[in-house]
Amino acid sequence: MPVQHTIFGRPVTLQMPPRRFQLLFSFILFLIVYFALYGPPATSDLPSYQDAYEGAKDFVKDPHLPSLQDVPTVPNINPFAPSAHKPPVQPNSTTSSSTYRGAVEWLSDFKWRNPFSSSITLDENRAVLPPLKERPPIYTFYDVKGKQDKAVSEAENRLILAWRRAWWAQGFKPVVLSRLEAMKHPQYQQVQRLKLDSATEMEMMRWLAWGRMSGGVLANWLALPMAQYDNPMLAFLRRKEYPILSRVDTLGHGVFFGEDAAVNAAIKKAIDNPLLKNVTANKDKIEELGKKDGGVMVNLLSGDDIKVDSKANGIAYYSTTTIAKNYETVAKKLDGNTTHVEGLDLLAELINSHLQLTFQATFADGVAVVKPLAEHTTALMYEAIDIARNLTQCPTSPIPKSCPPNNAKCTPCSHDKTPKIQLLSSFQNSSTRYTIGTVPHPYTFNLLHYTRDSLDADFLRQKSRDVWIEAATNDFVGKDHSSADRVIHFKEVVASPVGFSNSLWLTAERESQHDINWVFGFNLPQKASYTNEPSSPSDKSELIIFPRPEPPAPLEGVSSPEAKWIKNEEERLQKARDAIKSKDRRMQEVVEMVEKWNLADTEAWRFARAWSGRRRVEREMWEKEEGSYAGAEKKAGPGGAGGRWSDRRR
Ligand SMILES: *[C@@H]1O[C@H](CO)[C@@H](O)[C@H](O)[C@H]1NC(C)=O
Ligand SMILES: *[C@@H]1O[C@H](CO)[C@@H](O)[C@H](O)[C@H]1NC(C)=O
Ligand SMILES: *[C@@H]1O[C@H](CO)[C@@H](O)[C@H](O)[C@H]1NC(C)=O
Ligand SMILES: *[C@@H]1O[C@H](CO)[C@@H](O)[C@H](O)[C@H]1NC(C)=O
Ligand SMILES: CC(=O)N[C@H]1CO[C@H](CO)[C@@H](O)[C@@H]1O
Repeated sequence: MPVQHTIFGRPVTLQMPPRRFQLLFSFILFLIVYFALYGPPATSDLPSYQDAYEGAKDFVKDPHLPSLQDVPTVPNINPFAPSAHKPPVQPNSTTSSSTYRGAVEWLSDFKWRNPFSSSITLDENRAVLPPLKERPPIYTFYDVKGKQDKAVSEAENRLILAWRRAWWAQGFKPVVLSRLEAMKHPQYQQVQRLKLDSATEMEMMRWLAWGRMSGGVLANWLALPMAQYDNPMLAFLRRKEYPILSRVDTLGHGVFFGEDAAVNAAIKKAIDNPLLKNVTANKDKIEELGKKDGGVMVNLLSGDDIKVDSKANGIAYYSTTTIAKNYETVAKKLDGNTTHVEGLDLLAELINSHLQLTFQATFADGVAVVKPLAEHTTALMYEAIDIARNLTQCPTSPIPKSCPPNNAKCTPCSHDKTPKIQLLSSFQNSSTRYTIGTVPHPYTFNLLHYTRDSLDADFLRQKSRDVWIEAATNDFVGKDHSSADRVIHFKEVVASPVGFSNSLWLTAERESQHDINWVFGFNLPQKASYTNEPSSPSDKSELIIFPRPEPPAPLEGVSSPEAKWIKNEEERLQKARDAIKSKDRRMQEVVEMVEKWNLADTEAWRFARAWSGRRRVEREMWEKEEGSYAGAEKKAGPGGAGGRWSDRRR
């Protein structure tokens, strides 16, 4: 044991007073004898993470503990605490910030439910986030035979982008495969020699490409998730365990899932089918198989090779038959030989509208915007209310009365009965309402709340701490709780699996939200009807746009301020934004003092900021990786980047 030089991480020198040294020595002796007799403690005797967490929870909940005011801010005051070193910085755990003096930094760790991140990261600026959830891959196959018009390719890329975005929002890693993957499959040459017709060959290539990727989910790029986040089918696919090679009933060959070995065994078996021994002779029979339910691969196999999952309802597949049957306007354009591109774009709009409709059906009670201490925070809520209004607006669509293919009994959105938007003075837990909140830096919030243009120590000392988190969590946590307890609950709301699919937390200092479409999985409407009735963006357009919902009514008992006061708020908000990103030493000291005075508010802000920072980085890295494949943002043409299709002129 290297105890001669360090005890509990503290250096021990020989100049130590003799009595302490003796004491220490006998303690070491005791340890040696103890371990000699009983051995080192087994891991099973040590408290598990769960035990430790339960313990910590009680600690935090205990109302008799000193309030935050009394707790020193220095982490690890206990000299025997084990973590004397900062945990190593994880790769890609930082993103630059244009709104604050420090970068956005985080540590992904199971201990994220700790009230204060700095007690784990030993770094004031680094927030502890829950471990990043692994995204199971979902594959699609996209291949263009021969030359294709650029406009068609771009329109198809926009559809694939929509496919990627919808699956990304549901927690998957969407991967677009091509013939290049299929060519690396050991059976590729064999399939080439068969001289199959193009439809059969395409389906074979799709399977070969999938077979190269060690199993998983294979979906057509017109098969999109349209259900709430915890839909059993989607939850099952997210678990990444597919013991039996299966397809989904009613989706034809739209979706398959299975493990590596099963996929490749199926490929082998299909190739060995007697019909393929002489393709020329059996041409008609093979084509016939392709028309049967499930597609040619399924029908080259025997009935029980691929299980049919009949309970799945979370995926909408826009197959040619479905489009022809249910969405005639779009089908006509797709079939016309000069309107094909327009048809593809209308299909993209239709799919986008169904995704938004699904969102609105999931959150039947509408959208809530949390506005704590509402008297002086109107300017703080602009972004949240903007998003809430667009979310509840009826989706732009070529066929507004249509339903998604997987939910024929939906209630189409109607402009005189749009989902509700309401303000709440405090967060309330609900699974049928989507919540949008804005988390201000305490400096920002204090300026606005106390209608001041600057802050100083004397002023702060007369005011209570952590006013924002207290107000924001009152309805949810209850009155008698410490700020530390509130922070934990707040973190749960932001980042727990239930929480993050039900709510979005913006930071007040960030003015634009670039990845919002990837959070929801669809584009928010960017255009609204100028009148109170639905209309069309132009004479030629087949699209219908709807009026924009009104902003929410003011909170009860809070009068809406006059325009000039709101103008003051806007100016103050700008002052605060400037202050907290200031490089000026004196300004930074003031901001730091405000942070120290409001530890819980600061922690909530850091957490929300790191949470969205990590989300952004995760997606940007993914986009970079996928940049050269079909469906990447940059391949979707001018209408694709930023995903604002509605703005495209036709
Ligand atoms: C395949 O069938 C055709 C027509 O039935 C026949 O002429 C040809 O010889 C067959 N080829 C093989 C390799 O058996
Ligand atoms: C489109 O249809 C017109 C007649 O309807 C025909 O003359 C033209 O060749 C077609 N174009 C293509 C690319 O098929
Ligand atoms: C919030 O509500 C959901 C279900 O509606 C529930 O599972 C969850 O535990 C609740 N969260 C809290 C912190 O009460
Ligand atoms: C909401 O829609 C309006 C137009 O109605 C648009 O100007 C604004 O940028 C949209 N906001 C978001 C966040 O999509
Ligand atoms: C975008 C980015 O920063 N990516 C980096 C993530 O981390 C890996 C490993 O450290 C780097 O190789 C990437 O460049």
